[in-house]
Amino acid sequence: MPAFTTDVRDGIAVLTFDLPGEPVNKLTAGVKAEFEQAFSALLADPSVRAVILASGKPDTFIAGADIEEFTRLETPAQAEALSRGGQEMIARVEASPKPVVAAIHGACLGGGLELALACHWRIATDHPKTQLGLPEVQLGILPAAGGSVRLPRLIGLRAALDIILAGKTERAAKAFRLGIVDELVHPAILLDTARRAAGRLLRDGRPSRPPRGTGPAGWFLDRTPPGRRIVYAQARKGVLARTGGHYPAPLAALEAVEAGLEQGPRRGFETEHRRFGELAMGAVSRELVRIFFATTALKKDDGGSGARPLPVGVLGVVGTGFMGAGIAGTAVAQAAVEVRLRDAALDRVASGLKAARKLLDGRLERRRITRQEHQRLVALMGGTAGWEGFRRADLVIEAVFEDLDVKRKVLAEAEAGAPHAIFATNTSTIPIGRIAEGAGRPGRVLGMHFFSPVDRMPLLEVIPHAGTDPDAVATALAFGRRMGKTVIVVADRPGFWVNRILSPYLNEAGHLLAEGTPIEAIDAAMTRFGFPVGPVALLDEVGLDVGAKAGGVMHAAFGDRLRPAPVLARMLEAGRQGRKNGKGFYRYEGGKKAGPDPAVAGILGVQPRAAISAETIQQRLLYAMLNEAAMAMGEGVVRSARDGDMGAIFGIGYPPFRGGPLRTIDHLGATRVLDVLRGLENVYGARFTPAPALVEVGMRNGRFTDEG
Ligand code: T1G
Repeated sequence: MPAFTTDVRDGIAVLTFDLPGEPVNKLTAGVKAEFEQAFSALLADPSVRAVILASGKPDTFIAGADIEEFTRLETPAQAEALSRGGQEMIARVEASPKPVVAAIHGACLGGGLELALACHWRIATDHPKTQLGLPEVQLGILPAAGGSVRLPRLIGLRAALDIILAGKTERAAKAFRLGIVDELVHPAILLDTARRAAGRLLRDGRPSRPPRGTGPAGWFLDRTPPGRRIVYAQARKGVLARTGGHYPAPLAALEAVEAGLEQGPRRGFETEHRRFGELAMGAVSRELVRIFFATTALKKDDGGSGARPLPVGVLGVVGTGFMGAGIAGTAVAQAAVEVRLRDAALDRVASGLKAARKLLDGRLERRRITRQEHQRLVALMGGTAGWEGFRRADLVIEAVFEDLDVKRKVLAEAEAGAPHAIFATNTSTIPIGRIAEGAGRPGRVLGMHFFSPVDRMPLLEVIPHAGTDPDAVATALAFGRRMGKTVIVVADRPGFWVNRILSPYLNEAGHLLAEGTPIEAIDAAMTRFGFPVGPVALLDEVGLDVGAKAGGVMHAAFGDRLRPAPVLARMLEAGRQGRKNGKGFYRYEGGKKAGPDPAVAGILGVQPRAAISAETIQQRLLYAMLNEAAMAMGEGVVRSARDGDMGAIFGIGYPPFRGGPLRTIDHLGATRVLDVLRGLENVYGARFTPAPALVEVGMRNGRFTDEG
């Protein structure tokens, strides 16, 4: 079955791309050969006067180059040749003497957008599935089929860098505003509009597009060499600040953009394929591509339930505080589901609805949704201090006070008020099985542990207890994905996965503080390692009271190994709760973090000592986490190393370029990790005793994750 079919009418050929047996169109070596053959035939056919490039897939125009293909390459030269081949194929489209119109519906990403950029006119459908972007840097590579050269020339330097350096994708309406596409239409008239555009191009010739970068500042910064030099320097500084130098791809993309604009397209293309050759073979790209395929696989994972999910048409949320409102707002915004919010007092319901609506208002302000969509979504939310409307609920999520009796009481009331619903608890520390004890329908009870803030943190832990029904697990997984979450199924063990591996890491930071290590030395060491924030700043964000409570649960469950250092108790005695009450390890001025608080040393009763080396801080904190991850893996807390690594990356921002804690153990080598742990155990005692699972892997010189 060919990937391309042609339909010629009135001299206009519609070349339809529909890769057989694949859910998306992607550019492989075979597709490239077939495209060039089909396109050359159309150029040679005297009856064809113009070409329209369209897709036969329901939701994808072209999803870019085949990611699997370039991961199979073995040398930089091979990767460079792949990129150059793509550039040459696309250059032939741009040089075509016959007009070529791109009719875009669905995902138009990476090489797919690069191909569209070489067409002479671009039309996109105004449909949620129509997304356009150059996500390459998220895979550790750069746009290397002409995108780094063509996009800045089309929409201006700053707008192009905003997309390329972050690997962003834009909705069609935004792409239209930016000038990436020339027309925005309803899907039903996409091809007719493309035919009319082809006719116009034949009649009037190639369009001249208004230069971008309007206004004096825009003109100077986008369209003059001195102005662009300022932009390049600012962009480089911004990339280094964001990536800490751990991610080479954005810098390579910037180099290609600069070469293309300042030295001409040929130099730009050369830079693209040279840097692609280097990056595609690099360790960072390897890890980021693994994460892409792991998250894609997780989208289809049934969590071991073997069951089909039940539909969720109405969601009930009990508890309208920060988490409850966040869950409600995110569910409406992402899943467009009807939500009933409940709390004991109407004023709390009102404030919860207000907070949930604020999420939608923010999307409207950022033009992520239209005014009509905003009104429709707001109308989906309702509240009550009783149980009205909950009889229709298919899923109820509770986010009430973190207390076993309170949660059991809410569960009992919910079983009466929402008799058909699955009941999910957002607890972060209480075993699900304990909450389900005494429930009328324990099989419908499970955990859905969201992370704060719910609208921004990508991970969701789904925690079945021993008696949870398989279809309840499948339903929670599916609904979490509708909320846009990366979901992992985790065993009902104290701390589940993320808090389990985080606990010894934060404890070790507490021990360092108790030894007088400066706050900024600890946090700087871990951000340099690649974490988004340091552990001390994280404690302030989470809340010292929450941290102390979770630490207490972990200490009760795992004994002295996880005994918290006394620092949190001392800070709480001094009335410090972290960001939430404006006083923590850091000072806060006007709601902004304003540096470590010098008063903390006095509160902790320590003399600040000369900072120990960043390497020592990193080693103690990291190995505490690696050891706990191996231990939890050995206990079956997660079903695979993939789930554990994704949970760490999407739950606590574990540095993606390192692949996750289990992946890090494999990179370091289990035997080496064991040696270091034994050394730390000699100095600091049982909290560094190697996990049995790690000893087992080390003894056979094995790995937790597969090679590659
Ligand atoms: N290569 C290989 N496989 C891909 C793919 C790709 N580009 N895109 C999707 N798939 C597979 C995916 O693994 C899954 O496989 C199936 O398609 C359905 O995907 C030269 C070099 C397009 C928005 O980064 O963002 O171009 O699990 O479940 O939720 O400069 O897939 O079914 O076997 O995600 O509807 C740049 C990546 C490449 C886009 C669809 N392109 N893909 O989402 O379906 S680099 C990307 C996506 C590049 C050039 C460079 C999403 C999607 P399986 P899915 P979806």
